[in-house]
Amino acid sequence: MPERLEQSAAGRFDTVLIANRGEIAARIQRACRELGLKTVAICSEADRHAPYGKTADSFLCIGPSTAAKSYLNQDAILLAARLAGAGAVHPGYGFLSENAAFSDAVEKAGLTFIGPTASSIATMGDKISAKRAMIAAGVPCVPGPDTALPDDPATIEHIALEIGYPVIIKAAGGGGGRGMRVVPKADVLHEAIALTREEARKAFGSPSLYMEKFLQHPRHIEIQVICDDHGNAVWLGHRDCSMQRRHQKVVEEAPAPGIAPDIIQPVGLACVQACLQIGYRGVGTFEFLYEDGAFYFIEMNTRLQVEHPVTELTSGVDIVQAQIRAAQGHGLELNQGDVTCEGHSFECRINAEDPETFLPSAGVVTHLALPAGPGIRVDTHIHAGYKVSPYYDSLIAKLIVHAPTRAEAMTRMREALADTEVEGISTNIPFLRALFEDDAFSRGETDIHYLEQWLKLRRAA
Ligand code: MV4
Repeated sequence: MPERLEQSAAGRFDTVLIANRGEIAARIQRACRELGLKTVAICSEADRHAPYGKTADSFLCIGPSTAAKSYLNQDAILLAARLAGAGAVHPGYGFLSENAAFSDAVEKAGLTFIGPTASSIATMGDKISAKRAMIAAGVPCVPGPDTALPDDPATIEHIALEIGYPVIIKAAGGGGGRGMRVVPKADVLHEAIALTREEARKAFGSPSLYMEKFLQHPRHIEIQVICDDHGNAVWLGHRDCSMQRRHQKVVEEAPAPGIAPDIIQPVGLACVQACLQIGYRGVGTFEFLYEDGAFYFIEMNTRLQVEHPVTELTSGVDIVQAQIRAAQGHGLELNQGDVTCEGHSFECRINAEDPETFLPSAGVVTHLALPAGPGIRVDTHIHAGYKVSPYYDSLIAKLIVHAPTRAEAMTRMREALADTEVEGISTNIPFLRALFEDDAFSRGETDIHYLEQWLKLRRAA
């Protein structure tokens, strides 16, 4: 028993429960092993045959296939952690990764949550308090108040006029594209607010809204940070994630093309300043819209992100290892001066979905060929014979390349995609191959609307 208490002490652990599934469960398990940590894998009934279950030190089935009864079941996860003797919980992305109550429950159970404190998660989860924290730290934000919209119609109209139309109404509890509405002009303002408020009340349990200038053709640029518990924080460069469809990213790259170091530098330093001011711990991402040469903060993600590999390849930092080490209470092993950005990296998300309709495609992978060679990385949990379940996100693999220049990285990705074969289920590979032949994308001249416009044109043709 005294040994258990010793192990459970926050910041000191030798066994990590990975509270996730799929490629990221495999990725986190590898990082733990490399750090000499033991791992506990969990699964739902649908994931009993997951390959990372076989390579973990313990493997527990925690519930039925429905995520609500397994990967989102906090009590089941904490029970599994206790049974397997885990001293820490890694939430991965999605599921409970940005749930402040879960971070709190893990810590209250005497375990370490591999992520920020419940208070940091809650501050960033409320998009208004996040914006206020950013303004206080000197991070550039989208024009608009850092307070909730009042009820008085005249005051609301005044705020919109001051910002200038078009404006966008967003739910404080939203994020990632949920709970927002564009208002082109004054005559539909109140109607838009009423509709968004009702949606927000239902979806997020809070009617709180805020208003911003609506930027019409921005790019989505994000900045990766890593912080320790000793007052050190660094930014690891930037990514462009503009290639998205319905708020699902499809291709990401690092660095963002065409952004001069001297214009992004002050933004990166402001992000670091914000981390220090809020006492942030672990990894995080600052999301910006970039339009006409200026950056505007929109949201902070308090988790490890799907697209972290492109930053790993350009910075040379193992972000998952660094995140775990920070949670162990170690000081960062690098200073800002040690951080470099070398070459260019792309990531393609390979989804089990119909390439035309985008509907999820479940079933058995009957044949699988993955690319390999210099500058090629594949993060996946699938193999020939693997059964893709209809219950979860359709991401089955991430294809990541790295090369000295953007043009060479594009060529490398084209070749890697040509060498990738998945049979038995439908995937978006044909669509990714076509995208990497596109001229505007090749020139790095795309914004957040580009992919959906490209798809519309392709369907019409
Ligand atoms: C915006 C915007 C334009 N102006 N905010 C969508 C996801 C969420 N993170 C914020 N989003 C947006 N906020 C202002 N003031 C346009 C979007 C947006 C978007 C942003 C990033 C990536 C893809 C997007 C697709 C549609 C709209």
